[in-house]
Amino acid sequence: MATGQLFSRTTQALFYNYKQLPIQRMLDFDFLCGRETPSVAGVINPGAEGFQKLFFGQEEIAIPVHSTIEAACAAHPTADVFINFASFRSAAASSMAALKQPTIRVVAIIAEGVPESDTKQLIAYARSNNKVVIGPATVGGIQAGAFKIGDTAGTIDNIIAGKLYRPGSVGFVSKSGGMSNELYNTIARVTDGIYEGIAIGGDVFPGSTLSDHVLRFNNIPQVKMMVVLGELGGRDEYSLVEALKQGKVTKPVVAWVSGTCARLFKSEVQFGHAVEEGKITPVKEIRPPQIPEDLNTAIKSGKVRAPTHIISTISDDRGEEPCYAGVPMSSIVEKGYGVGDVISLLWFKRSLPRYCTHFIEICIMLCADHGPCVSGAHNTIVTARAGKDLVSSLVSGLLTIGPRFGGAIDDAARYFKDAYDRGLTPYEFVEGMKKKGIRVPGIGHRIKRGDNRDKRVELLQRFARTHFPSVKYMEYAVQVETYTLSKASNLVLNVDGAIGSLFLDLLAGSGMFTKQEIDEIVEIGYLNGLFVLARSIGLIGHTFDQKRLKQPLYRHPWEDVLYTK
Ligand code: Q5B
Repeated sequence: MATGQLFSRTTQALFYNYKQLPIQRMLDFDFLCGRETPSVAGVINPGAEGFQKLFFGQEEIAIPVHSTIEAACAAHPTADVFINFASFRSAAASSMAALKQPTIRVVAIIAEGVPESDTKQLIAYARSNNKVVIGPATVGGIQAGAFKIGDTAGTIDNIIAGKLYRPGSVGFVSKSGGMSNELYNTIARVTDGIYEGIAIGGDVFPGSTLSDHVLRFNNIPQVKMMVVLGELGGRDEYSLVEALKQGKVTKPVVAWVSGTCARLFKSEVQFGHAVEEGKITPVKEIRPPQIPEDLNTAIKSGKVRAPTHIISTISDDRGEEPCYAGVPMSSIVEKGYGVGDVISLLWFKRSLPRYCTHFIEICIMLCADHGPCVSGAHNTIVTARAGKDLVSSLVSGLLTIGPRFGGAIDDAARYFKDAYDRGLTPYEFVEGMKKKGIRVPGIGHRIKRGDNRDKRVELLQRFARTHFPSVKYMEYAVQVETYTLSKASNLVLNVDGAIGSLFLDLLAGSGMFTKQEIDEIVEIGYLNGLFVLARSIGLIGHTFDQKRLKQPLYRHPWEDVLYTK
């Protein structure tokens, strides 16, 4: 392996498997070092594509995500380090695929437990193709002030304490990743700091060895001495001794093979000779910029408070089970609640008496559909026949709901309430509306007549007369209808007008709403929601019907159009 530098301040990596924390730690390190470009060029997340948002200092950046190693290498030809966060099951295959990419020079394998036979194949391929493997079972490595692999060197505090944000003169190589964090700190206290540190990984067959890296450090002019942290039981430590004996290593090496030896020294260990001898130019100490703390961490530690951006009062999904207006899902099921109860919780934020929720359910059932010829169903049918999907077909029908079709319930409630509360006679109300040029909402129908009343209206009225404590608004609407029918037979009280006036009775008669709340409900306009919700059922049905019948593209016949100038 022994060439020289593995990394620089412009080295970029491809990160295999999306792991937010280690990538963010790499970017935080970049910012600390004053790098201009992020050290992660792209992420490979098998099967996924797009972008991942991460922080580069205070700025948010979007890092491209690729679904294959080949695509990532093609998109980022200058990224020559492959950081493999795959599990032990797939690490060997993905590492081999990366090594085979001409753009990849260094592969770091983090996983523990990669089969030894697989690792041996990786090592053989890497050596014969002049590539470097760090790991498996490693935390990675770092070039101080330049580039860091994943979680190497631990937290930002550790990195600052170990002065890893700027280069020193020590080349360090260790078997243990955990102990290397300790050593970065120790080395920073007694020398001018780390130039490069590598944890080769704890496996019996590491991709690159202690002596591989020592020999490489020997070729890097900025490295003035090497520190080696071996482990008892290893073989590589002996090959390092051999290299020293053969004179292949010319720079000073301090090696420690586990255990402790501090008590054998008379004074504290100091690595200061090289500075005194003028071999090392003292490093100019710099103050690294502060990494902004993540909001969640800062909130947890009570350091900051942040304003929320959304207020919600109707539901909460944070606990063991979701709640609608404070009522847990289990109660909704166990107490046999129906759709009317769910609507009363989510729209009105309270449990209404059964006759009210039953009335809501009747409204939903009666308005669910009114045949294929009404505006909404027609639009839905045409859209479905144009090959569009369920949601498109549904919304194209829903979009026709408005002041003329189905969406007159709120206005009917507004105008009937105002007229009744002000004590207007039906004559004064209707003629007053006429003078203003406004059609009475809730009155009139395209096919219903005085002698062909809308059955739905009759059913709603019958239910309310039986169950509601008062139906004063509905009776007023009926008087208005009597007057409008005297003008024209199509001016019946329609389903919108019946629901609008009866909901006023529900709100006023149930004793569950203050006057202010009723005014607000009428003013905001909750009641068209009943028609929208109900008719969605029918519109969905029409969509399925057309698809089931395999109906072709709809084209309106010429004969049905009056072409004129
Ligand atoms: N005239 C519904 O009109 C319709 C008048 C009126 C005073 C009125 C019309 C209207 C108010 C809105 C409303 C909900 C457009 C209807 C629904 C759901 C549905 C639908 C379904 C379902 C029908 C003829 C003459 C003219 C007009 C006068 C009409 N309405 N005067 N107040 N409200 N109503 N919408 O039949 O003198 O000749 O000029 O806007 O409540 O949508 O089944 O189809 O479940 O799907 O087209 O039930 O009433 O009548 O426009 O030819 O008018 O009556 O001024 O007088 P038409 P037009 P003049 S329920």
